[in-house]
Amino acid sequence: MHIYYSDLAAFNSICTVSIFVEMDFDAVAKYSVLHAKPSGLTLQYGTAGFRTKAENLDHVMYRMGLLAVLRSKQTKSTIGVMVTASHNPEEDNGVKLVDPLGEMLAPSWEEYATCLTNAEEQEIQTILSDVCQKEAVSLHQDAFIVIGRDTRPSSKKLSQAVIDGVSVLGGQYHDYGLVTTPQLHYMVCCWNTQEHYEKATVEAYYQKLAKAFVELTKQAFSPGDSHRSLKVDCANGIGALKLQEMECHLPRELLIQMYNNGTKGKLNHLCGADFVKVHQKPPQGIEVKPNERCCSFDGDADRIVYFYNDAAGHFHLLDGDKIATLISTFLKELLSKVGQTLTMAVVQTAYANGSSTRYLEETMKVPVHCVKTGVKHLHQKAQEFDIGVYFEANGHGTVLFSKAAVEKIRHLAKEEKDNQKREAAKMLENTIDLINQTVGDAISDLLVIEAILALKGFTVHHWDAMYTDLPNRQLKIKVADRRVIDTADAERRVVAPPGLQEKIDGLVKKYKLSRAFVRPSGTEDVVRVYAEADTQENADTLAH
Ligand code: G16
Repeated sequence: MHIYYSDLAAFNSICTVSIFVEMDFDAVAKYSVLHAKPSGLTLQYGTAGFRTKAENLDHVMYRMGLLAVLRSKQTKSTIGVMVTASHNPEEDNGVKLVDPLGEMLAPSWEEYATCLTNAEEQEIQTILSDVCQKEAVSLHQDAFIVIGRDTRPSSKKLSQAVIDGVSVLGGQYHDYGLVTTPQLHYMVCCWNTQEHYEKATVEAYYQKLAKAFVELTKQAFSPGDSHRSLKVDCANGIGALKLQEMECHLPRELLIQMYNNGTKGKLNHLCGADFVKVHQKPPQGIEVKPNERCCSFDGDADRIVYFYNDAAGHFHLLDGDKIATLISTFLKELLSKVGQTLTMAVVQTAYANGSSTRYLEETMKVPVHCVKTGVKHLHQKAQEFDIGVYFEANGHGTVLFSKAAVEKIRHLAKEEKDNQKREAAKMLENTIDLINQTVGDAISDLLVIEAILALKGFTVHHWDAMYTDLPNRQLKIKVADRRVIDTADAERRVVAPPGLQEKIDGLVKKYKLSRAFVRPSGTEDVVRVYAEADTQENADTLAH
């Protein structure tokens, strides 16, 4: 693994040796001017970092480079910086910081990020000093930052601005270049937990996942079996590049056909997981034959949704709720074979279809928890259980296994005398290794889903038939200032502006099996509306 120093790092070492013991504010100021903030611009570290038009982000990137160095010094760990705007249109971009175990940035540091981003140039020094003081950051401590970016045309230049910020504070860095967001999260975790995770290379990531997939599906594929084919819409994003690299490590029984690989179309435009979920129709650029299993990634490959057209040509979506149900059913069956009583729960958000929650609680007898939108909230809740399955309906999710659960399962997989129990424990062990526990990962989730379907002998139709979604509709509304809306109860109720919730309640009462809520987006300048009801027509009317 090479560690690169930019020109700025060289500049620092020539200009001053004091940078390692105190901040070189002259250098910070000099480079702040080169990464100037557009006047009057105010941004907030939202659901998944900063997101806005790429042309307004240069100063944010530079400043996040600075902040990443302080966070690295404070945690004495490697910190990640990912340049991406995930599902947003190509003109947007964004940035988020990744904490030591590959998780999202701690909330108190989100506030520093917002404050630093909105500061005028002459205030930067004070803010950096304040952060150091409040968080007891030792400037003697080394800092190491790993950086990744998606395929947006603006991403390369913006990641250079991050590097400038890192270097001006004397931080060292490794630039992974083009990676999926979950790959960068995984790399951060590898750097910080070297004895538990694999080597911090993308190649080691492929090898780990492929090995677990081959082991897990051993019993499902027999020589001479026909291929299990899957069409993948890559949203014209980084997923195409990385899935192609992954593919050479996978068994030939899984035949992956990629569409929207970025050679023709625009990123996330009329394709990708968000488009398919919101519009409830197949993406452009892919021919869907009846009953063919298809899936869509989003622009940075941290989300996945499945879909198919039935024989009558009707579109069926298998979203994050269906994925959570499939995975938790599989895990519960294995746990009962192993004879272990580990706690398991599913974490959802207000967007979860009412049918999925009912099915999980009433049929599967799995406890379900509802939290605010944003994987950071789901991740945190899922950590409370031995096994926490979390998925947003939009297809963003993963499974977390507690340290104790992993130890128990690995022990049983090795030592258990009963053959059946040992085999079930081995399957659980391979599932653990196949899952990227740091964050939702479209490639890892795809392999988990394909393995489960193959092992259960399920077609996409069998999977879909586990329960029937209530008809629903999502809308995006542009308003003058989305921040006037404030919510409570995991975003299921509006508390401001006054009177809005009463109006929603009044409308909801008019329809059967209905539910609706509104919330301001944390990634786009819109208000999101969600409605479900007994018929599609009613869900649509209620949403509108
Ligand atoms: C991000 C977050 C998700 C969230 C989504 C939409 O997804 O990681 O947790 O559900 O934004 O958030 P909002 O409704 O607040 O705009 P991604 O895939 O764009 O990173």
